[in-house]
Amino acid sequence: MRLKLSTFLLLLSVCAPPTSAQKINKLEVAAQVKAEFLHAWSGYKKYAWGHDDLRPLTKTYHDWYAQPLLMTPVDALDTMILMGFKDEAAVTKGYIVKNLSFDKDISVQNFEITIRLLGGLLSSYQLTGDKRLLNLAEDLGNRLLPVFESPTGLPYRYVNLKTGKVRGEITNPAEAGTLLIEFGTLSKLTHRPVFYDKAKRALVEIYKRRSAIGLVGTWINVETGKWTDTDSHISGAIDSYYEYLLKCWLLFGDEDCHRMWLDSIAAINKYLADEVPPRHATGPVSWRELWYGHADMNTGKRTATTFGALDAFFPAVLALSGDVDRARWLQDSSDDMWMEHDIEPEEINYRTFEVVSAGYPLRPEIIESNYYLSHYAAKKQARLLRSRRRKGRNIAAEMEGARAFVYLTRGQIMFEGLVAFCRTDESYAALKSVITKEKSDSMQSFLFAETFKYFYLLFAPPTTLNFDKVIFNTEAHPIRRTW
Ligand code: DMJ
Repeated sequence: MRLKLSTFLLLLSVCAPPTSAQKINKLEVAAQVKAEFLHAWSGYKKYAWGHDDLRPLTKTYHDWYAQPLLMTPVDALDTMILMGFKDEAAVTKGYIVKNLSFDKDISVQNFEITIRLLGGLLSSYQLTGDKRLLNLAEDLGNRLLPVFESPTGLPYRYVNLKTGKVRGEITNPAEAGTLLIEFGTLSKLTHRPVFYDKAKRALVEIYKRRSAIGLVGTWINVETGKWTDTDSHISGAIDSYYEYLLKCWLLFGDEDCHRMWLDSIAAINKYLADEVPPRHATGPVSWRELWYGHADMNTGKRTATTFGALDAFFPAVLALSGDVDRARWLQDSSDDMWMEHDIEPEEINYRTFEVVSAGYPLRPEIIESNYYLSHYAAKKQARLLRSRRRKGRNIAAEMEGARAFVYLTRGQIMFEGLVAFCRTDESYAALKSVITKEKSDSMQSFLFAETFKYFYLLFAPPTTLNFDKVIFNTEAHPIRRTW
């Protein structure tokens, strides 16, 4: 049987603890991440300043709507602050407060605007104390509120920022249930409960419509409250609904969210988790790989054995919930998915390892999970070292140190892959195919908000951000409980 890369790295580092030559120079890699962030950012500034995104191949810009909403600058600002780019951050913040206005006659997608702009403004407000950012967030929050005026309280997908006209009655759990960190934080900071109440109700309304076996589907009608697609999974369109159940309990101490999370994770682990024999096994082996596939929400019957870049957020959520063992088990599978093509496909069939969807739009989730797992391993190692009374080798602490080293090593390999395949002469570009490595003319703002941020935090000194004192929204904007 071929040894899995993860197992090999772990064995290697435990049997032979990293020598100074093998050790990763974290500060050096963190500096490289910063340099690559600036490289990508310079391209945006040169060709797309004042617009939403850069089109990196044609060197022009892309706006999501008829008028720009500064997606990239708002999404990127807190990463710049964390990386210590003081001047760049000051210029960007100055531009945002001077030029960003939501008084626009455009119909916007509530979910994307909430996680990128509302989340970005709130996080940067907390990091800088600049009240103008909070004012912008409150103005945006007010303009988004009409989405909740449906017969069920589930939000419409689109709202006109000027007129409040809504549309899009078919939504999904992720779009309906990934609003409470941002709206709830806005409530706490403005002392206006309306934002918390509306977003919480939306989350509860999805949960209330779970099936008898505790699963939710993919698409739902906000006017009738009926599911229009009963496929259940942890992938795009459902993913961050689960993430917010857990995180809203942790951020706000909301016990309803805690209960909903506990119910949900039990059903997810029962019906969606899939333990499969390792694909390289040549004979019978007892060891299994862990994946999460698709199942019908009513019957629990398996409908697909696909897993992808979006599902790769789940180890981070499992680890945050306290289930670090399961998180590590799943992360081994995710990381293998990346290593197979030296960069991550959007979706594979985990039974055959065939690529089902070949693009790589610069997604962050897998790096996010490596960051969480490296944090928890280092934390456990420190605890084990502190609690040690006997003399001699502390094997348990060494094991955790070795694990942290594995996640750092994989993170470094992934960073090298990102640079090797996605860097362009003046910025970064998504890939059309991880097989051919052909680039596409797109650079989404989450490259700055999430991908570079998680790479940086993985290697930066832990003092850069106190992991245990923040909750990241689904766009990686850290929120502190200041209330
Ligand atoms: C981001 O906008 C968010 O992380 C969202 O939850 C999922 N998709 C992208 C990144 O892949």
